Amino acid sequence: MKIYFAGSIRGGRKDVDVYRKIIDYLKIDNEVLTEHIGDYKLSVNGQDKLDNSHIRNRDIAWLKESDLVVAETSNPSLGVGYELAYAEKIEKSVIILHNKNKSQLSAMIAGSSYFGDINYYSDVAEAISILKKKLQ
Ligand code: 6K6
Repeated sequence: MKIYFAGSIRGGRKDVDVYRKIIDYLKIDNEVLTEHIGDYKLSVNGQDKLDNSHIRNRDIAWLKESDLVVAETSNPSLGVGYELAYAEKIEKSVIILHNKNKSQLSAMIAGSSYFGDINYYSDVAEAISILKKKLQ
């Protein structure tokens, strides 16, 4: 299965370690199209040289190509919100993972009846065990 993993970049990189662990788990049995989200070297400042429209168009093409979107939403990110809205619009399957100790999930996501698979977790091991049950 092709998975589009969404996680914060310019919204802040403090959860990159969580993204990396989730992506490593997903990669065992799937292709993760957006593996770079879990790359420690991908910093908020380091991306200024890249063309924004290229990034946006490439990512939307990957999102359309994917079988499933897995979004980690604990660190608020405009890009992740945009991707979730886009996934809703094209009726892509979505699993949301949100660490309840870190932030409150936006009402625009939590309040959308489209997102029926929102999972609140406390640590990365729990997030992975949630995915394990859903993807087996
Ligand atoms: C290229 C190579 C490494 O980093 C880059 C430049 N930036 C982005 N590359 C890929 N996807 C991006 C980039 N910036 C945002 N996104 C997409 O939006 C990702 O798929 C994330 O899920 C989401 C993050 O949005 P922000 O608003 O936190 O940046």
